[in-house]
Amino acid sequence: MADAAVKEKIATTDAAGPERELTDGFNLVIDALKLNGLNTIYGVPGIPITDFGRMAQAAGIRVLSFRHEQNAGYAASIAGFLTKKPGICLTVSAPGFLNGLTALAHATTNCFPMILISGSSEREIVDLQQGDYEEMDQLAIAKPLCKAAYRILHAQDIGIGLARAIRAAVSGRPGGVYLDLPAKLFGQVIDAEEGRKSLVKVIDPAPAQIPAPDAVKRALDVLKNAKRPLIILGKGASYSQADDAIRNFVEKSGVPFLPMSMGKGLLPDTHPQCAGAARSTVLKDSDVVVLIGARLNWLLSHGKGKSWGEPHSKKFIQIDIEPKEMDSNVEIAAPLIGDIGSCVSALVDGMGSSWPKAPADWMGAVSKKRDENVAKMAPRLMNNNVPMDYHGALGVLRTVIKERPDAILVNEGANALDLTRGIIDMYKPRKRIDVGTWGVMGIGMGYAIGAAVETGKPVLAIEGDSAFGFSGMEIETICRYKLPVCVVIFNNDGIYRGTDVNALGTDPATTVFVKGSRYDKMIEAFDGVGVNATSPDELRRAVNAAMDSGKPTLINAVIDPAAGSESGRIGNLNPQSKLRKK
Ligand code: ADP
Ligand code: TPW
Ligand code: MG
Repeated sequence: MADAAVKEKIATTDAAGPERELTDGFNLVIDALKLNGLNTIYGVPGIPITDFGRMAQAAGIRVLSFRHEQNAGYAASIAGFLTKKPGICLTVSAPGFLNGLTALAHATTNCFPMILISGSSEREIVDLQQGDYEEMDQLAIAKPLCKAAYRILHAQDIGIGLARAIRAAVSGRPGGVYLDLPAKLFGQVIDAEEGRKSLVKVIDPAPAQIPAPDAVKRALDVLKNAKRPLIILGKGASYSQADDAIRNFVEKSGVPFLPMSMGKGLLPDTHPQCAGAARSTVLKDSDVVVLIGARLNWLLSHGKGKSWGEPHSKKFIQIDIEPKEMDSNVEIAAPLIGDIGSCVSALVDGMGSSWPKAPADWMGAVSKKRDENVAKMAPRLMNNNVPMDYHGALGVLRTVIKERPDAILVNEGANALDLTRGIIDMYKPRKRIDVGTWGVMGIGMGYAIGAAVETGKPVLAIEGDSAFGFSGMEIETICRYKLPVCVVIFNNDGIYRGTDVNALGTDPATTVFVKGSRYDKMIEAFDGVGVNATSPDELRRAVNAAMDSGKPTLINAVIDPAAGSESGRIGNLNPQSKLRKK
């Protein structure tokens, strides 16, 4: 039903006299979202939000229906990362809510702004645990897993409630927010004028946070004395959209930079200062490290140990909007608290016009190492082996991205992830999106959909066969909305490798799948294009065709089941027992 028609329907004649226009919870939520520029919803319909979804769609909001809430949630989370506005996920009560909650926790962990809006059951019945339809105390369950959680009980509070949710999601360190909307709220009717007045357009939802001048000076003093400085660019730097300031800082300082996975492309991986291919060298040998929107968590070995060249001491300068991040793992010599745009601009200003570039012998040593490593890799990427190995397949896909730097690369798996990250150069900011801080499997199709919808750009999703399985049903969603998504499944018959055997009994080993599966046939069920590619040449032709046509495509890239290694690059994290040698 169209928005206007709904309003008309609920417009009524006051017994006292003149006609009084009314509105309701359904319309107020829609109006509040639109007022704040939140024009896309990712979700799954059902009681009590089916009509809400219909009405939102009729009111001009793009409502994308998924096959599972977790994937809708991942789409919303990456929408938040890509746009700096909270991505909206909409679910039904209890089970739908729980399905979406994983993605909300993921958004919080990754510092992406997102709002999970769930319908919920009757408060009175839930609180007395009398067994309502899909009964669950959702607010209490959401709270420890997100940045903030709110419930709105009265239609008059919808405006302020959504404003709180928006601010909580995007200000300071971004994160996930839960918004609980009980079924009854949607049907509440109030005076339309009162409703209009109750709406809040959030002014400056993520205010600039300017660093203190003495903190800027301290950071520059540390940097100036460095002999072997290094800049690490994390996904916070990508998120901040301070692309020009970051480029200025890197180039003016002449310091080699190391992009974290989703920091790739902020400056091109082919930039002369990029140290991506000399990672171990720069982590080990640097003496001052500038962290820009990157935490010293497991992905950076907590800033200590062998990979950081200990026992040598190192000084860290850390830029982050979250003060508590400082000294979380090691001492931070120069904490710089503020938003990345403001902090990096302040550093550039403070460097003045005669800032000395990083020592040439250091930059030279880094470039030498990088060039050696790149040269070592090059012939492997050109192999045309059948069955394909990861390198042969990725050599092809690397060129696809080089020729289409605007395309978005989604990536998950173990070997399929680690090798893609190392091999495929990125050229522009926010074009690589992947498993993030948790190394989670299942973001694939949700991210692909979110990225295609938010950016309008073609998407290439490089997926391990296991990784794909976590969200594979959403290829129907991709076909239904005719999104320009090309999914390439690196099919090595299983998790890590397809060669494992069960030591006892007839069941297959725990890490293997049906051998020779044809994932390409799945998409044909939905009228998409399916291709089985057994050689790099076939893969190249199929991917180029998909990227050029924009037709939903799924390519089953047959990879040698013996090509991968256990857990990809992080096999060292598997627990070991002295009792049992692997
Ligand atoms: P990576 O995994 O790429 O190393 P992390 O997710 O560990 O990156 O780190 C991102 C960091 O960026 C978080 O600590 C977060 O607080 C910070 N951050 C996010 N947005 C901003 C911003 N606009 N300004 C400053 N810091 C930010
Ligand atoms: C939600 C554990 C990490 S990587 C992986 C799993 C199951 C799949 C690796 O196989 P794939 O890639 O995708 O075929 P490849 O190329 O090495 O064969 N559940 C969740 N998240 C994680 N990380 C796991 C399980 C895991
Ligand atoms: Mg696999």
